[in-house]
Amino acid sequence: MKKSGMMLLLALAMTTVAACGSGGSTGGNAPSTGEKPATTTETKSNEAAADKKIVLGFSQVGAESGWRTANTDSIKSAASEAGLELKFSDAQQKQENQIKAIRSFIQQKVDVIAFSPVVESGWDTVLKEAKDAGIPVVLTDRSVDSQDDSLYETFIGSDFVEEGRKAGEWLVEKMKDETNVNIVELQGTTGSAPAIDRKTGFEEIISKDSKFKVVASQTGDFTRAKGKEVMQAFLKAQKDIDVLYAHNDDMALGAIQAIEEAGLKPGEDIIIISIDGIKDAFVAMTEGKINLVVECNPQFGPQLMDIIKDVVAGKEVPKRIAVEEGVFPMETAAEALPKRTY
Ligand code: GYE
Repeated sequence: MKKSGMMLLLALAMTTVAACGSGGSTGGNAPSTGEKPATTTETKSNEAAADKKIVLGFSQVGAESGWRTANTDSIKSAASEAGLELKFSDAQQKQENQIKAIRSFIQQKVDVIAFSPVVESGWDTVLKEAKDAGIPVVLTDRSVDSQDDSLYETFIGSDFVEEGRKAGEWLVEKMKDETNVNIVELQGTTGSAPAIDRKTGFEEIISKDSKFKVVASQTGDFTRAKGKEVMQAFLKAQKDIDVLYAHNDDMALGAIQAIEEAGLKPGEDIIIISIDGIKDAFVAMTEGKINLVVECNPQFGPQLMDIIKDVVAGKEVPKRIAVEEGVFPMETAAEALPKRTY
């Protein structure tokens, strides 16, 4: 992918795999239920939707990272621009809050439900409830492990296994002259698709050479605070850490603080790889503190609104829509930084 070790793309491409159709239900309204996950309604008029605006219930994971904030902004502004009525709910990284929000959307008879599942498992019951109510569901960003893929219309999001592979491939090249490489891993939220897949993809590559050893691996819940805390523990317990692989930028940025406080140089004493590509990570790269960022693009709001319109209109949509992403080694950061939009 990036053998040259130099700059790469950031194209946004769509990959279609299979197709599936769906019909929407009739629109509802009724404001939020007052349940834990706060729901706000955002309205914007548009010519075509003068008498019947599509009502979208969206359950977001939370506000745990820079990536998530950018994703929320993209969805809110795209919904507004597309003339949809958005009922937005923040689950604060808790599955139970998402399930409550989805049930509330069903009660309110929204036209379509979209959500980014905080974890992969445990969705069949509530997805079945939506299906029985005739409300189509679109998965965004993270997928579910349900066997029955008729429970949702489509999944739009990144290929997290591929992101893990890209991180591993860069490291293999970077460490080609080393004989022993001790890696610590900061995992994302336990049970979430990106944590599972980014681990899998990375391991798939580094396991081909036994010189790579993951000496510690723990969740940092995708946040800076946890990333710092867990890195502090790693530094205490491990004498010789060569590499930090963080499943997102925020955890890497938290870990950098811990590394500096321990009197070590991030990016030199410990090679750092992270995923997402938020601006702060590019700044850290220009300062020599992060060595590689694998891009994960959160700005698929406009694409999502197009899909939602098609789903509600009963048109065929691809079952899987992937977002294609780039890889940025440290040397490319200064040039790329001004162009970063999240
Ligand atoms: O990498 C992380 C966020 O699901 C792709 O969630 C998303 C991940 C992203 O908290 O920063």
